[in-house]
This record gives sequence, structure tokens and C-alpha cells, in this order.
Amino acid sequence: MENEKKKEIVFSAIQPSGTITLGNYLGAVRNWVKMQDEYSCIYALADLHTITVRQEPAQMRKNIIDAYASIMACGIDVEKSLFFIQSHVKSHAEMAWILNCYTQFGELSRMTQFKDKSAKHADNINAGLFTYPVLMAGDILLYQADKVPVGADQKQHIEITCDIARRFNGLYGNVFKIPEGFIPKNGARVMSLQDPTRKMSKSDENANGCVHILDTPETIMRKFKRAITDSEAHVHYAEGKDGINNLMSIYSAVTGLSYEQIEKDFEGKGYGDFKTAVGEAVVEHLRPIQERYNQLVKDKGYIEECYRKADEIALKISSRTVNKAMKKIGFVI
Ligand code: AQP
Repeated sequence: MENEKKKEIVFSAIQPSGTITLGNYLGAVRNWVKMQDEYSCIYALADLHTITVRQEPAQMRKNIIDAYASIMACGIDVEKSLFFIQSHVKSHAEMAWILNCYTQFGELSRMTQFKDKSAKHADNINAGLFTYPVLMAGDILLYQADKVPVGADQKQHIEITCDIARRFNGLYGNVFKIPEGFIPKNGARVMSLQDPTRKMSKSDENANGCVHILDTPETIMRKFKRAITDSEAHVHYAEGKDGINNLMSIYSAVTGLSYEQIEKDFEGKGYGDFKTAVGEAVVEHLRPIQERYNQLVKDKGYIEECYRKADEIALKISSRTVNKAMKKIGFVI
């Protein structure tokens, strides 16, 4: 119990905007799992974030439940960690509005994800897409998180979270803990298999570029065999070899082998052999996750029981921070 009190708080979230990808898993979720014993972990399905892009209602409902079960299947243990659904905890929307008033238009304009996503969804550049980092800052700050395990693409969003928190604390005293991003050494940036200069994304239009953690072994093998490489046919890590570098990074992340060892093992072998080996290693790595997922989705009642319980606790914790912030600002509460 003494130890419990001293544990640092970890917070992270993932959007249920589609089936979880190998990028989401290696960049974020795998670390969430590893941190469960050492830290007091709070994880969320960030469903409020998904509506910055249009969603089909029935598909969205399915995605939320599937994502919850997938994350549990990856190893999030609801007895150890709090794992809730963001839209069920009203503090997130409240905190987002408050922090919007402490965030500058100029700093949001510099966010690369906003630039990327507004180019991708040019017909719907809504205000939510622009203020997405503020909602995310609130998500983290509500739980007074010490550490935030994310992929490298979220680095800028963690920085703006710290800037907003420092600005608020500067005005009102110590309301928010200043968090620290936690980016893995391996798998921090998994790239598309079809365009290795772009990150692997759930919403990639080219289905072959993205490996989903629930893809069948045949699909995974096919995607890796079609992965874009180069004309050199020599497995080694080097600048300009984005496709091979990406495959090496994935292979290293799932096998634990160093780049030197991989280069040695594939000396004199072609890219075909290497792609097959990466595909097989990923299939084996994902097999137990897929088996657990198939068991879990059979019991929707149990899944609901898990998130309802977590939603309630998350509301209690986060309401304390909302109340504190509102009181400091001058609201009558
Ligand atoms: N390609 C990636 N490599 C490593 N980490 C990644 N993450 C996402 N893509 C990669 C990490 O996964 C966590 C959850 O991400 P998210 O769902 O909140 O949002 P995202 O980064 O926008 O993910 P997607 O897959 O690209 O979703 P869509 O297509 O809907 O925009 C984060 O910690 C992220 O760093």
C-alpha cells in the first residue's frame, strides 16, 4: 500500500478511428502494457477525438467496442490499469473548453498533424481538427500524469501540453503536473509499407500500406511481401533506404534483434527472404493477441462492465482537477 502511493502516474490514449495498427501497437500500446506494474496507469479510448474526421455512426459504435477489446487483448489488464472511454467522462469536454481559452491561435497553427490532416481532409477543416491538441492536453492534465507513452508523431502535442500547463500554472499556481513524453527506442515511428516516408495510419487509403493487429496471417504476409523497398537487394540500415529501414525497425521491435544481428543474419540473402521473415515474425507476435481478442469479443457484457467501472473512477479523479482549475479561474462552484 505504501508503494502504491508512490507510483508515478502514466496517462495515454488512442483513437478508436479504425482497427488498431501495428504502428499504434509498437509505438504506444506495447509500452502501455509494460508500464502497468511499475506505474499507476490510466488509459483512454479517445473517441471524442475521432469526430474531427467524419465517422459513420454504426461503424463508429463498432470501432469503439472493437478497439476496447483489442487493447485488452494486447495486454491491458483492467484489474491493474484504469481503461475508460473518453466521451463517458464529461471532464474531458469541460477541460478542453477551459484550456482553449489559454491556448494561442499561433501555437496551434504550427502543429504538423493539423497541417497533415487538413491537407488530407480539405473539404472538412473544422475547428475541432484545429483545437485537437487542446483536447489532448486536457486529457493528460486532468489526471496529473507524470509520463505519457506515445509514438514519435505525438512529440509536438506533448510539448504544447506542457506549454499550456506552464502558462496556466504561471497564472494560477500549481494546478497541473507538467508531464513528460515517453517515446520507445524501437517502433516509435512505424512507416507505411507502401510509402515509407509517411507514418503508418489507421485511416491510410492504401490498405496495403497498413498492417492491422487483427489482420489474418495471410493478409499480413501479403502486405509484407508487397512492401516497397529499393533496388539494392542488400539488407542493411542506411540513409535513403526508407523501406528497408522500416522493415528492419519492425523486425527488431518484434524479435528483439539488433540491427547488426539482422544484417548478419541476412547477409547474402535477398529482400524476398527478408520480407517473408518480417511477415512471419509479425504473424507470430500477433497470434496470442488475436486469440485473446477472439475470446473477449464473445462477451460484450463483460467488456461493458469493464469500461463502465473505469468510467466512473476516471470521472471522480478528473472532476477534482476540473474543480480546482475552475475555482482558481474565478468560477463559483
Ligand atoms: N505509425 C506509427 N508508429 C508509431 N506510433 C504510432 N502511433 C500512431 N501511429 C504510429 C501512436 O499510436 C498512439 C495512438 O494514436 P492515435 O490513434 O491517437 O492517433 P494517430 O497518431 O492519429 O494514429 P493513426 O493510426 O494515424 O490514426 P488516424 O489514421 O485516425 O489519424 C499514439 O501514441 C501515436 O503516437
